[in-house]
Amino acid sequence: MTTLRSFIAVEIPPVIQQAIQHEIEPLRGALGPGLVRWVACQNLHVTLKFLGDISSETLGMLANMLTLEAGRVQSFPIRVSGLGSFPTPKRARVLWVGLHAPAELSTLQRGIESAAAKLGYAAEARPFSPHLTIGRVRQQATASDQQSIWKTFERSHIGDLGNAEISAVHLYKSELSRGGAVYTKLFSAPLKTS
Ligand code: 2AM
Repeated sequence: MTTLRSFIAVEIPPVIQQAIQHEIEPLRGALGPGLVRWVACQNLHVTLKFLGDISSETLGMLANMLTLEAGRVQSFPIRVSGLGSFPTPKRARVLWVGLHAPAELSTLQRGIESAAAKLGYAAEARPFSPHLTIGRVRQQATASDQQSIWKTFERSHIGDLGNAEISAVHLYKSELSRGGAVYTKLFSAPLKTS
């Protein structure tokens, strides 16, 4: 049986990915690659549901689920701005750029989460908090590293990086390698447009 590490996400147009890349350049320079694993520009996305390792035999079922859930929600605009970290600013693990969207995004995520649970996928314990992960703090970060991340964040400001219309949701395959993650779209489902 072939298994695929996979997740469901919203895609960000290249022009916004590049704007993010450009804006966070000073941050990347200040913190460096030793402390943070930075996400490649083309990999910036908004995860709606992480599925983990799935059997390739379940792809058809997941595609049907995605088509059904996407078809219930009207396409919607997003705005990208702001900077933050999870779980807390003083103990950062995930560094992110903010995503602002109307209720349709949460409706879409809730629908997918609940349909995935019915198909047997583990429920997400954390509340949905839409974001674009720009980097992950390395495990070995010390208290002083955390302080320098926090101070650098305090000094940084990420303004409006653009708007986009979201009209589809995608199932991705994720392949992890030493050179970084490679994400490949396996299936796309359109949102409602009328
Ligand atoms: P995040 O960037 O919002 O944290 C692809 O790996 C995506 O799935 C990541 O961008 C990450 O979303 C999410 N992800 C990866 N591993 C995960 C896990 N163990 N639990 C939940 N989400 C995960």
